Amino acid sequence: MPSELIDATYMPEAGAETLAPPIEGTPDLADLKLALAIPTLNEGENIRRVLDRVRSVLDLVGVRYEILVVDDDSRDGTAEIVTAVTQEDPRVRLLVRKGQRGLSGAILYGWQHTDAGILGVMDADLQHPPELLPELLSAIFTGKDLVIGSRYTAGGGLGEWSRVRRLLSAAAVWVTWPLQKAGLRARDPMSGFFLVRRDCVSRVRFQESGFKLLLEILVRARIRSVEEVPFAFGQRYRGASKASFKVACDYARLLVRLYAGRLSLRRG
Ligand SMILES: Nc1nc2c(ncn2[C@@H]2O[C@H](COP(=O)(O)OP(=O)(O)OP(=O)(O)O)[C@@H](O)[C@H]2O)c(=O)[nH]1
Ligand SMILES: [Mg+2]
Repeated sequence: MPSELIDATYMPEAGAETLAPPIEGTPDLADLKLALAIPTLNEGENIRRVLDRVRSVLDLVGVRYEILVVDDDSRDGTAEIVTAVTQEDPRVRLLVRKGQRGLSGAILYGWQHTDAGILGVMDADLQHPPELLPELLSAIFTGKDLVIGSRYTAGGGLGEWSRVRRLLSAAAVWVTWPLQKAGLRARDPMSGFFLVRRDCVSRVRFQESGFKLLLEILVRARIRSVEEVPFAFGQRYRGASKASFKVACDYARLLVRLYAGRLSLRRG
């Protein structure tokens, strides 16, 4: 089901900041707050370590931020671990979805529950190095709409993937090329590690199921500039991968929808 990012759905919790006014004109970029969504599905062995590393990196940058752990009702104690961290640090927030699944939907859910001007996402299994965040932020602060932690730009890498997984990934990227906007094409449109300005994605409807929100943002959001920052995709620290046959099917459905949208634009 498509999900719309509507600013009005943000409900401040008791004691939290009040809703900021909508961003108009060119805001002072350095004043923007970052909301980093970390989606989790049974990441109990990783989440504490991820949160510690992200917080120490962002504390050094000095940016205003909040971390939104969006958990789909994990059964391995993930939520309990995050709850303990939220009590130490109110900038860490836990959002639990019951009876729902889907990485893109979880990210959108997190973004719907914040008033931050910079929206971001990273995985909970340490395959995305938190130490890249300052470079990603600095691209936004210097005026980019979207910045991607990229495995496919010079200096990036896929780590220890098998030859088959590399080939499938290259094919999955290749089929996005005609969909992406000329002049704004990303080499790694499948990355799960990126930051985007809120005003570029608000009020756009996105597919909730599936893993590839970035591709939909590249195709359908109001993006005027993109930067890719290389990084080497690490090894999952602990726990099991959630990539599955269903994820591949969701990706195929997304491609069909995006190609159909492209065709109807041409005809109309
Ligand atoms: N909330 C939520 N998070 C999810 C869901 N599926 C995956 N995730 C999280 O999304 C992130 C990426 O999932 P991974 O299983 O690491 O997928 P991947 O990195 O493509 O696959 P590996 O390389 O095998 O790890 C992790 O933080 C997961 O916990 C979901 O349905 N709901
Ligand atoms: Mg992973």
